[in-house]
Amino acid sequence: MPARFELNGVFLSGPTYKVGLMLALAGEPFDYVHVNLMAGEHKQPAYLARQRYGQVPLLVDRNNGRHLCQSAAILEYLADTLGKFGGATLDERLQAREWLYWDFDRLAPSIYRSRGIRAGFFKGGEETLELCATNAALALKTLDRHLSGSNWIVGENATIADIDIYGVLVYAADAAVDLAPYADVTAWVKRLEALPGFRRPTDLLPPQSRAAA
Ligand SMILES: N[C@@H](CCC(=O)N[C@@H](CS)C(=O)NCC(=O)O)C(=O)O
Repeated sequence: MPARFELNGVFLSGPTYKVGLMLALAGEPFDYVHVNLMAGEHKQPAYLARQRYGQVPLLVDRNNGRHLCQSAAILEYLADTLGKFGGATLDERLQAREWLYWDFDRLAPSIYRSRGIRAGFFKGGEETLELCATNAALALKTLDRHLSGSNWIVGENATIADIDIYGVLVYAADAAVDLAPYADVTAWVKRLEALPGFRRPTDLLPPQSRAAA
């Protein structure tokens, strides 16, 4: 029987990993469909009809036929529908949402861009790399300060805020960003990696389509 969830993505994609990690931590098996970005599959009408932005990830919930786009919105959907990692109270849910927006504004652009330039996926010179490094350092200072004395970003347990932000920082080394100076961030990284079901990107997302185990 097919799994409830079908994750369409690319194994090198941070946003795809965020969704895969959420499913893994929630104990939800998923069928994985590789989208061939190199061949432009994501810009073809058949794919655009399912993912209006022409991007990965795309999550299909086969229980109700929903097609979900935008990794942060997908994390919120999964937290709601699975009743996991959403935060214990309305205030925690609101704070988790704040951190998702913060990530997409302050952290993810610098790490993902720098990683993409270094891997040859995007064009960019020294000036851009320096700006990315400066912005990443500023964002990491904010996160480190926030995590001082707290195990998790919001409340007493892991939430989608942790999953979302980890899904960026897991690529820090690829962006030449050293997390070592941020002691509270590095302790939090270890805590997240110790959660049951945790998988690193290379263990979670294969380079080709794969049915759920
Ligand atoms: N804000 C989106 C970003 C998704 C995104 O940037 N996906 C990239 C791969 S990592 C993509 O599909 N790139 C191809 C394109 O934008 O044409 C999300 O979080 O889902």
